[in-house]
Amino acid sequence: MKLENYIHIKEEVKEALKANKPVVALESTIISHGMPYPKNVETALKVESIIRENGAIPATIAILNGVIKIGLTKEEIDHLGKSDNVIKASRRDLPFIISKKLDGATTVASTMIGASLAGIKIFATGGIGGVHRGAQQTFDISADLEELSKTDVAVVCAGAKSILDIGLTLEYLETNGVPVVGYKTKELPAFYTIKSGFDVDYKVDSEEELAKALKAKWDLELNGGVVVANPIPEEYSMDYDEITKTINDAVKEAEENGIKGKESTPFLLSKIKDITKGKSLDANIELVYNNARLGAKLAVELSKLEK
Ligand code: PSU
Ligand code: MN
Repeated sequence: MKLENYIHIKEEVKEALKANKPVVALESTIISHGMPYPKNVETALKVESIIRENGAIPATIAILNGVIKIGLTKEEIDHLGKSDNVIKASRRDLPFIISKKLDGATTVASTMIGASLAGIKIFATGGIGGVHRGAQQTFDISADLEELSKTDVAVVCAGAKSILDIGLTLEYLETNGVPVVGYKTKELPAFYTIKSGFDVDYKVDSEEELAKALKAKWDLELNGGVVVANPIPEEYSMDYDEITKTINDAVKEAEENGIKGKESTPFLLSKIKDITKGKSLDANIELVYNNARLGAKLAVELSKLEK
C-alpha cells in the first residue's frame, strides 16, 4: 500500500512537519456546507493567515479529484466554496469519494483522519458534531464523536451548540475517554454563547499547560482526541435567550421537514443564519478566528515539547 497514492501533502506543510514546526489542520465542510459563498472563502483564507500570524503553518484538508489534500491553494479553497458538487465527506464516505475521484469536503471526523495520516496533532474549527436532540429515537450521533474516541488529534472548537443535546454529547465523550477541556473557562461554551449550563472536565489557563497534557496522553498511547473548548470572545457572543429560541425554532422546522442524516447540521446552520438575519454567521466567523489563534499557539507549544 502506497499512502502517496491517496494523499498529497502540500510542500510547505511537508517541510514544516519534517522540521517539527507547528502545523494546524483545518476542515473544509465548514467551507462547502457550513457557510454561504463568498463569506466561506473569505473566512477560510483569513483563518489561514491568522494561523500564520500566530506562528504556525495552516493545512486545510479536503478531497479533490479523489486525492486527500493536506494543505490547499487559494484556488482550491475558492473551488470548495463555490462548487455545488462537493460532497460532505465523513469517515464512511472517504473510500467512495476517493475511488470515484470526486471532490469531498471533510468533516471534523475525516479532517482528523487526514491530519493523523499526515502527522498533524492540532486542528482548529468552529463546532463539532455531537449527539443530536432526540437521538434516543433517531440515533443521530455524529461520527465526529466516534473519531474523537480513536484518532490522536486535539480539536479546538467553541464548545457544543444547542442544536445538539449537550448533556448527552458530554456523556458520550466521557464514555469514550475523550477529555473536554475549557480554555480559561470552567463552563463549556455553547458556540454562539459563553454559557451552556454544563461544566468542562478540566480548565486550563495556558497553551503550555494544555500542550503538556496532550503530550502525556499520547506518550502513554491513550489513543483518541481531545475537545478544546474555547469560548467565543464576549463582544461577539449572542444573546442567550434569542439564540436559544432561534435554535428551538430551527430544530422544529427540521423535524417538520423530515430533515435527517448528514443534511441535518447544514440545514440547521443555514436556518439559524436566516432567522437571525446573518447575526449568527458573524458570530460563527469570529469564533472560528478565535479558535485559529488558539490552535496556532497550542501547536507552537506542543512543537516545543516535542523537540
Ligand atoms: N458545526 C458547525 N459548523 C459546521 C459543522 C458543525 O457549526 O460546519 C460541520 C463540521 O464539519 C462537523 C459536521 O464535523 O458539521 C458534523 O456533521 P454531522 O452532524 O452530520 O456529523
Ligand atoms: Mn448526524
